[in-house]
Amino acid sequence: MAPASGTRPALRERGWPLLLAAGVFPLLLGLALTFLESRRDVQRELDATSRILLRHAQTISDHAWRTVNTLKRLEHNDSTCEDLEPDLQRIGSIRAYFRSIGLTHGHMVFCSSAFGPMREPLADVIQREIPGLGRWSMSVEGTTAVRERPAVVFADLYGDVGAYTIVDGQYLTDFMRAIGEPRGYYMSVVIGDGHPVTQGEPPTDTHPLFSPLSDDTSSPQIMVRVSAPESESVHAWWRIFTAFLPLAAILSALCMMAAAYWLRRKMSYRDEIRRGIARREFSVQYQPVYDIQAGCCGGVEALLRWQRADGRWERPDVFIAAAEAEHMIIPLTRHLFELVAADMAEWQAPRGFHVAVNVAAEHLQDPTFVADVRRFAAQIATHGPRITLELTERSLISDRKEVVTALHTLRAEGVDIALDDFGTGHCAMSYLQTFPLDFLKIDRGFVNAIESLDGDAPVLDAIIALSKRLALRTVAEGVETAVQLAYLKRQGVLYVQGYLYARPMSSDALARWLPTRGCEPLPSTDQIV
Ligand code: G
Ligand code: G
Ligand code: MN
Repeated sequence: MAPASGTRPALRERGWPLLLAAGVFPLLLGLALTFLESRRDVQRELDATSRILLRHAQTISDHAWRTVNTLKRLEHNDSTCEDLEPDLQRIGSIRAYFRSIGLTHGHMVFCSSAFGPMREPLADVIQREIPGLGRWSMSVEGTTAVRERPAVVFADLYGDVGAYTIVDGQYLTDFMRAIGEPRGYYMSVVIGDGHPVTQGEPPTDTHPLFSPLSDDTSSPQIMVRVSAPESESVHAWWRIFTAFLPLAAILSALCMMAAAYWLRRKMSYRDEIRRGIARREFSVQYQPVYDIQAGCCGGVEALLRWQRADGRWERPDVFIAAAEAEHMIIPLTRHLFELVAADMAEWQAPRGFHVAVNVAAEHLQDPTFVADVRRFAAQIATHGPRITLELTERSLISDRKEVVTALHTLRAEGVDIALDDFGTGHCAMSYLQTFPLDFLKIDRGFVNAIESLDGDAPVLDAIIALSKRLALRTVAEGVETAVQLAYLKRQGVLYVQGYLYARPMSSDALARWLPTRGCEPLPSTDQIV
């Protein structure tokens, strides 16, 4: 691997897309949210406007009906139009809104405030069929007197007496213009079964995003509809979006800062490992492996430890995984080789002693791997131990051909290969055929399954049988009890590693432990069985 580059180039290579996304994300989110909010905003305005319009139409209608009632109270049973005309004109002119008011016999108008005595069907006056006798109201396109302007008719017609009022549509259209024109609203009011009284241009539906919005409100006799053109939606959205923009900018900045912080932390873990190496914060613990046949320590597994400058111990599974993820595992393993070589110089290993080191996938696939192991082997050669490379099934997955070649090369030079954590990875079986192996390390999960000497551990038994068939030597990991040891021994397992025999220890402790305790007999189950 090329020496890891500094933080800044890495940030430039990999960080920018993330920073950009973090900056753009709040803006996009803002666009979407303000769009939705603007639609709601326009809808609220429409709703309020249509209510106001309905209320206004209702007020006019109430007023017209009151006038109809007043007219009906005029004594006109036996009076002529000449008698009633002054009253009619007075009422028609002092009360607001009316184009004309009149009196009927049935559906025949016989007296009108506009034309005096007459004899014409009400239908002719309002230029359309009437719903009949009784009480009704209706918006109409025009009347005989004023054809070009809409009007609203309120009528109460009975057998011989009746009255009607005609309200000029202008009162409605003026009001609609006043409340709707600034926003370009299209509004319509329909009364009874009548002709719509409208104001403004009906909106067209051409915009891909902003379809026109409208709101309908009604009371039993009056139906009001207000529609907003798409331009209104666009304006509302722009207004809300520009109001939100400063906040969006702040959010963008915060997101970018968070992303940059995260990137820097991520980058800095590489730096921390690099600094940890430089400051010699890493050390190695050695866990002895018991050779059952010899009754002595047959070797050790080197386990890396990291104690920070502040005294805190970093968890090995955590920093190993991080080092693998951050492409720092190769420099870290080279450092491990140096530490082990330095430790080895301090004490004398017995002949044939094994030193096992864990090797990660990335290192195994790296072109420098063979050279790194050779250098390590050369450094410890004078002290005698054999090197065992512990590979996990995971590390064997890719680049098979190169890996197989490298392993064959090293094996020919006297390095042993162990398959670590056997049984926990994926596709384990095929690796047994593909790769050159010497040891199989049975994962402690299977050893845990041993509960008594006569108990059943079928998977464990099968693994042991399999490794015998393949002529592999087995190492059982995580052996914690005498029962487990007795069981494994009976099954022909050659090596055990675990707390029963020894915990991982420092190089100094190991140097003292080996000559005194290395060949101590292990607790036997003879007493138990
Ligand atoms: O004893 P310990 O808790 O360190 O083991 C945790 C895990 O870390 C084990 O799976 C062990 O294989 C792994 N480990 C310990 N030291 C090293 C090392 O130097 N290199 C690699 N790749 N893994 C190690
Ligand atoms: O995965 P690998 O075998 O490389 O890692 C060995 C790990 O197992 C180390 O973390 C070591 O501390 C731990 N270990 C060693 N012996 C025992 C044991 O008897 N019981 C348990 N629970 N863990 C053990
Ligand atoms: Mn291991």
